[in-house]
Amino acid sequence: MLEPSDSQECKDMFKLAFEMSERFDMVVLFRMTTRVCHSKSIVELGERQEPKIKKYVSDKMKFAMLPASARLRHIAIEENLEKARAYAETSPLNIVEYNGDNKVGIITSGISYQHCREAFGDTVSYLKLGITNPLADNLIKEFCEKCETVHVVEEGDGYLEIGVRHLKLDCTGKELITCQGELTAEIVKTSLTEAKSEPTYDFPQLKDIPARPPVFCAGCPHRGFFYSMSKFRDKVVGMGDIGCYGLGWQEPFNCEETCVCMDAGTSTTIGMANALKNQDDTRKPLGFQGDSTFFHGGLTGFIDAVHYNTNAILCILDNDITAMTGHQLNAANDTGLMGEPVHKLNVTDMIYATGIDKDRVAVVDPMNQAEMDGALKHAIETDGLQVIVTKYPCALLKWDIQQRAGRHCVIDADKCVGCKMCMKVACPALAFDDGQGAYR
Ligand SMILES: Cc1ncc(C[n+]2csc(CCOP(=O)(O)OP(=O)(O)O)c2C)c(N)n1
Ligand code: SF4
Ligand code: SF4
Repeated sequence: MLEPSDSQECKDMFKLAFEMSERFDMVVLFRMTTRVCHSKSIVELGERQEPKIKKYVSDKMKFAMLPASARLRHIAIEENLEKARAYAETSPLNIVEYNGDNKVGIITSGISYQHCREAFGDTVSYLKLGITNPLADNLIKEFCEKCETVHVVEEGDGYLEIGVRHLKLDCTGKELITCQGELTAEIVKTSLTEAKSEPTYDFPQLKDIPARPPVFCAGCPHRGFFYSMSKFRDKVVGMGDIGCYGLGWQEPFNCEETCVCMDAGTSTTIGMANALKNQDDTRKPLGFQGDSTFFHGGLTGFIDAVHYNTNAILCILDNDITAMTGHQLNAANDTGLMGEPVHKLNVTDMIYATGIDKDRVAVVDPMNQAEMDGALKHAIETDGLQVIVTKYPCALLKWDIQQRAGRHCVIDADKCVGCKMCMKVACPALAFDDGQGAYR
């Protein structure tokens, strides 16, 4: 497992990850946590090297994991891990920096290293682990022997700390550094320098500036869906999934009661349908997920729902793209990742391919409230599985923005009566002034 701590390391270590995978014949986990992923900095590029294409050679004992082969393969995996451990002892990815008189030493990795550096600069020693599995035991021992006090600083649970303690070495860990939230330089500094009965657990940004939760973009098609759904809130239980539509969770829509992980939306909807039935609860579970999520794994649960005619509503919010993570193309697009033309799958065709009665499927424009309300009302009032596909592109799609140029709406200030109806849709393009009414 490799852990980069900045953009340059992300780039450099990724190449090394492939090299290590080849060298030690193993899967390499590339662990990136939030702040590393969300940061940007200038990186030095190297010469691009085209790897030689290797011929596929059949090796059933390695690639077909049945009991007879898997048992033997496990032996090989452990041997390879030991080779990787020996490499970790001298790898340039594990960096030791001795500073001052070695009174304090910090063992850390990834973004936590940056927080420690910001908090303590060159006043303490560091063992920055770029390889966090297998651990370089000897390197860790040597570092601990040289430093008077050793702190392990890491986000989340005490994973490195367990590794250090396993070697019967003295260190501090989660008794000082919180396992909650993300660390900051301030939290690290306070936790290691101020005696407290409990680790510092703080969200400093919330203290100093007003919270600004994300909202649907102006013109987002999901807004139409959720505005409509919010009118039926007491008749459904909203079962969410991961995508921009997760914002339907918050006010003013308040439409999502569960969100487990990508693709769990359909299967949790099936579970909720069974639970509600057992409790004689007449509400209908309403699951929603996007086109990308539907193709990624939602389809599997969907097939089950059709198979059992689950008493639920499944909505596929098809906005033509994988919006939340940055407009990656998916199976519903006609272009591949390298810009090549590819076969485009159609959400509705896939649904019909399950053999579901067509009158159980509605395809609607979520921006058309009458249509959207009508589809939801019908789905709620009709027993058994009902499917709604909303079709409207994400408002940020470049090709769609061009088509819609000049078609945006404006408020006619002379006609505004200040009823605030337009404020109910949480659109960031609209503002309201008590003297002036709605504007923009
Ligand atoms: C297993 C897994 N892979 C990837 C992700 C990252 N991820 C979060 S949302 C999302 C895609 C959402 O796309 P879609 O369902 O089409 O919804 P949209 O954002 O377009 O509304 C992805 C890939 C994840 N959360 N889980
Ligand atoms: S990126 Fe697209 S789908 Fe996501 S909130 Fe904005 S308009 Fe909606
Ligand atoms: S407050 Fe909004 S909805 Fe009401 S009249 Fe003015 S612009 Fe229209």
